[in-house]
Amino acid sequence: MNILSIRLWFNMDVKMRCSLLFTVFSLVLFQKGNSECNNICPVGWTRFQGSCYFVGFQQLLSFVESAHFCKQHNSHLIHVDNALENTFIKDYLHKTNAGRSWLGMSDMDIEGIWRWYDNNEIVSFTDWYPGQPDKGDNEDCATFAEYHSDHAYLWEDYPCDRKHHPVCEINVCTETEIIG
Ligand SMILES: [Ca+2]
Ligand SMILES: [Ca+2]
Repeated sequence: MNILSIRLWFNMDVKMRCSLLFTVFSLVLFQKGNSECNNICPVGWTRFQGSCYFVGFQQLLSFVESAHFCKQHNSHLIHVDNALENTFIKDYLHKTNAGRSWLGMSDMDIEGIWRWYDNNEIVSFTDWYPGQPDKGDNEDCATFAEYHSDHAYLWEDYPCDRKHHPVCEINVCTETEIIG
């Protein structure tokens, strides 16, 4: 608040001060009420619950390059929180015939300890293809395996330097807002 606005405030009568306070208060309430997941996704992104998703169909990138690609688009490689989100994205990859695509998790720091790349959280929900992860130190990143036979975009650990499509996610609402 600068000196001019302080002066203006003291020059107002009580009625004006009250109505100004009321306006500011209503605006804050209005914004809070509208924060419930009404944020719009960027053009070309697909909305599901509290996030927007983008698959880089044109891009074939390594895991780190994919993470960088998402970052450049103000997002992160997908962090799959639960079965609902997983089903959504697998359906989307299948419908769009995306092919093998990167998930935002790796065990490159400690073998066998999978962490999400966006916030370093230990992975709890998983959807590994039977027998995966299977290659230890040689496969420290994870992909949705393309649809062939019965793979159906289940997860596979895979070498991080292979080139696949990035699946980016932007969280547009907090979890409490989704539940509420
Ligand atoms: Ca997510
Ligand atoms: Ca594997």
